[in-house]
Amino acid sequence: MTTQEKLESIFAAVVQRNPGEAEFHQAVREVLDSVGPALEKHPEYADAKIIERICEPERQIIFRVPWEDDRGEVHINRGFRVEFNSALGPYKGGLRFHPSVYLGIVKFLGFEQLFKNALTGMPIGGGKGGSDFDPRGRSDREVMRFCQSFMTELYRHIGEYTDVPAGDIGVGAREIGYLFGQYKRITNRYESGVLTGKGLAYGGAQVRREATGYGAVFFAQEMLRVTGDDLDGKRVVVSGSGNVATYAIEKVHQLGGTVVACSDSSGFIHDDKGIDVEVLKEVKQVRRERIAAYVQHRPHASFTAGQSVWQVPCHVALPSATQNELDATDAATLAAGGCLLVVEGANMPATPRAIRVFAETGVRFGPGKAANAGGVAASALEMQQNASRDSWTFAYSEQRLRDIMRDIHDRCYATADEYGMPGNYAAGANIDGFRSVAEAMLAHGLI
Ligand code: NDP
Ligand code: 2IT
Repeated sequence: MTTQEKLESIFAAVVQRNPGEAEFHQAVREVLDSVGPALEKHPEYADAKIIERICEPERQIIFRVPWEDDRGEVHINRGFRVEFNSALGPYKGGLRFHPSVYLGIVKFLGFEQLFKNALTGMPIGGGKGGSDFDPRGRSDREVMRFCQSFMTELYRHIGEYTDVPAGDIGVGAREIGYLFGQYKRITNRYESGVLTGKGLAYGGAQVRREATGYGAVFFAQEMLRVTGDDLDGKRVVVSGSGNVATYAIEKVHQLGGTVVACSDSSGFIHDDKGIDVEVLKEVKQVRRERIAAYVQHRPHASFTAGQSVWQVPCHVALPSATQNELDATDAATLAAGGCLLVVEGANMPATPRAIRVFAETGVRFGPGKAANAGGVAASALEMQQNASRDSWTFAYSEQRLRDIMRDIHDRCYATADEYGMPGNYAAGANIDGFRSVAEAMLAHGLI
């Protein structure tokens, strides 16, 4: 069997063993499509069935989460934690609370996470979790009761040396606070390193909140640097208006670019003078309103309901909302509008066909595994500070993040070169992450 045939048969087995999990299949396909050359160079990986083992999570936990709303009505949600791979460290990855969450989403995210975490060069394995709970429109008390019920089951599976969850869509500082409080209460342990993304009042780290968005922009800056370019004067479009999007916008502005549009699931806002980040934070973080409310504060800006933000022309696009939010049509529109660079703040936001369109039209592409790794890297720095009972300044933490993002960029770039695919950051990220995990798995024997 050729390497390609072997990979096809592994993929067919993954699809057959994990029926109906389209996002997981998509994430596996994308990695298998690029690791062929690494397998040819390292036949020992195939002999030890490293890929087959990587595609099978070490442990998958599914649990019932009952809770009561403010009117006394009982609700039942489903909770997940998929502990994908611990070759490089304790399972590490976020929790997503969104009605679309099911096992296939958690597995795609966990699978991506293990390569991403390997790319950071830090001692963290891969995992992901979440629930189909919809926090939107729920009171603080309802969210608290949900988080308490969720942790009442999850606590037995996690720990600072075992599995360290953090935030993702629908899980921010508020939810992490309630989750931590319940973990502490049940275990009677002040185990700071069991969760990351904590508030600064109780063991959180500077720059964790900003890290994913800032990190994606640092990655874009590095990609521009290798062609002698920078962000100064660039028009930028960001999708989403949550944690990743907000801090990506903030950093683009600090570096001289202008973000002219961002979105949520209801539509997008266009502000040609540049999105006012303080207004955005007030609308989305403080008041938890829909993005349309932004134009009440900035009357020259416009809101467009139900349409793609990618119709707004830009030099740099930062998809930072959710998976498969940028399709082939959007990619062609971006290319026609003069887009130079697409850097993924979200996990798997560009569809496989969109990525093909970027390659055909010369739009350079920074994959999420590399570009959004700043969030989890800052989580690993939070774990480091918790373990040493220390806390670093904002400036020092941001410098660490900047260095890590440059290092990830350089690894992807160099690995793509090494394997004869110059400029293919996606292949570079997949091969580099895969090699690190494979080497550790080989060393640990057949487990
Ligand atoms: P938030 O919950 O803070 O924000 C999510 C944003 O995306 C909101 O604007 C939301 O709009 C929009 N969105 C979510 N789901 C959909 C959907 N199905 N269709 C359209 N829009 C949607 O999440 P984050 O900013 O934390 O996460 C954004 C992305 O970044 C995700 O892909 C996440 O996995 C990834 N990521 C996050 C990291 C982190 O540290 N938080 C780290 C690395 C990656 P609405 O409110 O209308 O739903
Ligand atoms: O997708 C991601 O990398 C995250 N949601 C952050 C994970 C983490 O553990 O900080």
